[in-house]
Amino acid sequence: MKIGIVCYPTFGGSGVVATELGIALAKEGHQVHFITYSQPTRLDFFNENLFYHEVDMLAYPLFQFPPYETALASKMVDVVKYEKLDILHVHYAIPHASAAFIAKQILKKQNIEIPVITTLHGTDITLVGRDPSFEPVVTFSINQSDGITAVSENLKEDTLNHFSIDKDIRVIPNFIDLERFRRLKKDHFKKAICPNGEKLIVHTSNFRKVKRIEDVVAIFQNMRKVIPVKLLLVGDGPERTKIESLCRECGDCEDIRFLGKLEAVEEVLSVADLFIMPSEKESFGLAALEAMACEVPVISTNVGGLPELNVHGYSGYLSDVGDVASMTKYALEILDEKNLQRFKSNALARATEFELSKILPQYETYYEEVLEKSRQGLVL
Ligand code: GMT
Repeated sequence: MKIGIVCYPTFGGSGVVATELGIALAKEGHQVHFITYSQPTRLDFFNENLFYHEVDMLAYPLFQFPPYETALASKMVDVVKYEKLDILHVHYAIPHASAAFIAKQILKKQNIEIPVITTLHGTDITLVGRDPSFEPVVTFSINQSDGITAVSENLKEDTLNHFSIDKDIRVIPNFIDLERFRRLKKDHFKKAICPNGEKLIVHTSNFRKVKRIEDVVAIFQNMRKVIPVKLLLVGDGPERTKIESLCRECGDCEDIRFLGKLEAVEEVLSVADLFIMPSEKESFGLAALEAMACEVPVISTNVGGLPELNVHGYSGYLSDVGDVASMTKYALEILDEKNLQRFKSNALARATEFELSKILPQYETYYEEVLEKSRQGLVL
């Protein structure tokens, strides 16, 4: 198949899922064409089946807000036509689904049929998409897609509850490449970070408000009253300055390190004892899955798709949003020497259920179904 993938070329979340999916499809022999505004972060090597098409943005003084959606739709038309794509798979509804709709209509006028699949990732539905400034276009363009997938049952429910969707949504969960995300032998890292045998807590995110990083810091402060611990905060984003100030005020700076955007996050996860994800909303929690694959148990909230990933009392624990006391209690329980190894093994066992080889065929089958329906002039 010749597949066009449209995504945000970002470090985490939907951009990573889209890029890893494209790479895996290319390894299976499909030809994959990425269409986005800059080279996706993890697309940094050569593969004969992988192609990258950059969306050209014309700068013009009149444009206070450069019309990315128009430029993206034009690029989609160009790539579909000249690369003879079979299917377009857009990740994150805004503005990719509506740009795909425009491209599809233009191509139809030229007698080219291109089925479009939209994958919903979370904030495009739960946070941004619901805003009245976007909602009518989001609803319309999701409904115009030939296929729709969501990364968790909860996100599917949320979409059906908050938007008027008249089509079926297929749930295909996020996945993990266990060849890349596995516990590596990095004892020298652990020694450098925790020279006195402290337990190591890790959080990775895009440092947005919805991640509630202040709760990570509060849990850490509670824990260090009981056991020696260190905290690594990986990633960057709007909340970082605020969180840095918070750590300085508490005088905990020497035990908390901000690592910024790390490409080889699996190296840090390989020396971690516990991962904390206290998000207010989380449609899946890919960062938690990456941690679990590296044998790191997870303390998370019980919102969104997190209960579909993190199994309470098995791979970690789940608490209500903001319940720092409960999260602290569970964190200490996991780190108790008589429990830790069991939680670590369970975390890996749970991650294995989301192994790439189990999820990739679900996308391939869905592509075939959508293509077949499109050939018959039907939609799923
Ligand atoms: O987590 C973020 O804020 C980034 C966001 C994105 O779309 O890039 O992540 C969403 O998609 C990920 C991949 O499907 C999910 O694992 C995250 O749970 C989801 N984030 C939220 O729902 C807040």
